[in-house]
Amino acid sequence: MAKLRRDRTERVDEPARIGVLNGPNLNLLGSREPHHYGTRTLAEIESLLRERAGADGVTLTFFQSNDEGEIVDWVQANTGAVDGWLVNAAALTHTSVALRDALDGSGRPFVEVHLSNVFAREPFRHTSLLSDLAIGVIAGFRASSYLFGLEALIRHLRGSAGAGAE
Ligand code: CA2
Repeated sequence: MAKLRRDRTERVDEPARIGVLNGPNLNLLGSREPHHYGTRTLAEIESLLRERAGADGVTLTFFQSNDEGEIVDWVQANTGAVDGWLVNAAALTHTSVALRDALDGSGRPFVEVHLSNVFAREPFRHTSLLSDLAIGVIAGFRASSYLFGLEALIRHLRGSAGAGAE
């Protein structure tokens, strides 16, 4: 029997649908700060993710905004159309109760990713308002953080991950 998609703990038997959320300033990737964020543009990261997802029959919906309200609106509008989220909330990671509430309210599992190793940077980046809700957090592997996060989320949704799958 097909399983419900609504509960954070439910597994998805059908092809998974994942929303990829990118927060403020990530549209500038590839142009500056390569020591933190690598050299790939967001479009290149999207391409890498689509290639990986397509190989596994997973559909991606990709979104970036510099506006907190738009991001919350996008989560609300897409909750019914996704099974889970891959989230790089950028600076909103450290500040946004609104995004935390939106992701929590969606009832969908999510993986938090960061290009840089936030724990090796300024203390204000060590705090995330999302991590305790996430099924896991990946940071520091530049564009590969997204790929590792996608892999982990797909495994979780298919019920074959490690700790995240129980
Ligand atoms: O490491 C990450 O992925 C971050 O989420 C990136 C955020 C930062 O606020 C988080 O602490 C960690 C910043 C994204 C800004 O991206 C830029 C890219 C190029 C040029 C300037 C900013």
